[in-house]
Amino acid sequence: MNIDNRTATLKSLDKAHHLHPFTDFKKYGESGGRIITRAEHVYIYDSDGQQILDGMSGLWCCNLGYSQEKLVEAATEQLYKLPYYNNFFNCSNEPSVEMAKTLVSVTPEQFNQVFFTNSGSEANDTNIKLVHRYFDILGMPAKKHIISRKNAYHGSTIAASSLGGMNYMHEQYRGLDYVHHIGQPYWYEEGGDLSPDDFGKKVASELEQKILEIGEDKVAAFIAEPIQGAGGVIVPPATYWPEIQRICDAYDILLISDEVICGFGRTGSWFGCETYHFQPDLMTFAKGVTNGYLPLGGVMVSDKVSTVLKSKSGDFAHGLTYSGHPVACAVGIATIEILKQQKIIENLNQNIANYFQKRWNELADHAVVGQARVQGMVAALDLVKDKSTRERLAPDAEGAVFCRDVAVSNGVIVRAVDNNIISAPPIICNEAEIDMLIERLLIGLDATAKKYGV
Ligand code: PXG
Repeated sequence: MNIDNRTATLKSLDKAHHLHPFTDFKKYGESGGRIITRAEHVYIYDSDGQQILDGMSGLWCCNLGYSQEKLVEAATEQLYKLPYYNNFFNCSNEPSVEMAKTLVSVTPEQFNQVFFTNSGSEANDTNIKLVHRYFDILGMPAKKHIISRKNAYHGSTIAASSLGGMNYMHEQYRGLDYVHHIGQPYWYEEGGDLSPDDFGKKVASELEQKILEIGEDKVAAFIAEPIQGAGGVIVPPATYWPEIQRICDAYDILLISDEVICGFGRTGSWFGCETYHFQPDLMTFAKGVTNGYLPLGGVMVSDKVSTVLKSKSGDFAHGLTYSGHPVACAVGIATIEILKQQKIIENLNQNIANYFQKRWNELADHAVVGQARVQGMVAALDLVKDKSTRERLAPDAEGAVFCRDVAVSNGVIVRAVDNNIISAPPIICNEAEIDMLIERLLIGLDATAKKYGV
């Protein structure tokens, strides 16, 4: 079968049999999609042979790109040695123990324990059970409520999407009634005439108001991403996190940092909580922990929480068949080894992140860009028709979708989220690749300006 026929067959089978995540089934069943056939370094290739620079690191996970031989070797060796065994019933295995130790060595000092899952969603479900058990053991069983934020993304299981703050997700299922949402620190969209610093304090104070409204004795935890990723790369004002930390401490509320996107270098430090100088009690990770090569996630548990959890006998009634899967853990160890040995994160800010920030910030001069936001290797552009009034290009965020489509057809993957164009390129990009990302994105921005007469 020649390549054209093979592609046509795959596309038609895909439409016929495959229900895709976060996809309009009806539309996809009619139009179909693009078949990605291979990847190399920071490029993906589709079945038409188009090379595309991956400005999203897969789905925010292939931070080291697609050609990490050491990860393939680690998985292969482990598949021969012990492809699977579980961590239930008093058993353990070498890669999960080594991975636990490795994670402890790179996470903030309060973290000395890990609970493994396969994904970020499962890890956030785990967080809820950990938090509930923690306060039960402490004799505060009423502390069950969890506060999150509008427009947050914490995964798509029922519990994780309840924690999330995306309205359109909530419309399709019945969420947990003990989860509440406060505002997000999105200054450009919602800050009005306030300075970023005043706005940061104002939205953080919503946490205090919500705690007082629900009752201090009923609120167990606050969960947030250091930078909201899927919500449009919402970079908080400098005043935001210190105020959140103060409130959590004042009311005995556990602070959960969801580092599924921000972890492992994305924001310029190992973890987003280090970039913003706050001390979480629990920390969710996934994605970049294995460079996206195999599914692995989990929760880092602080000494404060684990001491309580270990103080009482009786099973923690929670676990997954693949919690601490030996092959995923072997790949996780190898991923962290590459990050450590090559000092990729330690050097990021002086090197490629510095260049990426400089090039990205230049885009602020473009006629359709209202605000350019960038931190480490994650960035957004807020698109507007009028910079002075922040008026958007068109209803329903159609302008960003148009811009993304032009950029993608010109060879760079970026994402459209509401009125934003976002990017999170591999942290191992070189300057020429960042230049290519910017050039290709500029084609999209120019076409957008032309289409909307800006
Ligand atoms: N927390 C955060 C902060 C995430 O970004 C999850 C939890 C859930 O992880 P799993 O492994 O269960 O998917 C995520 C996942 C998007 C997009 O459109 C983002 C994610 C997943 C799917 C789509 O940007 N992030």
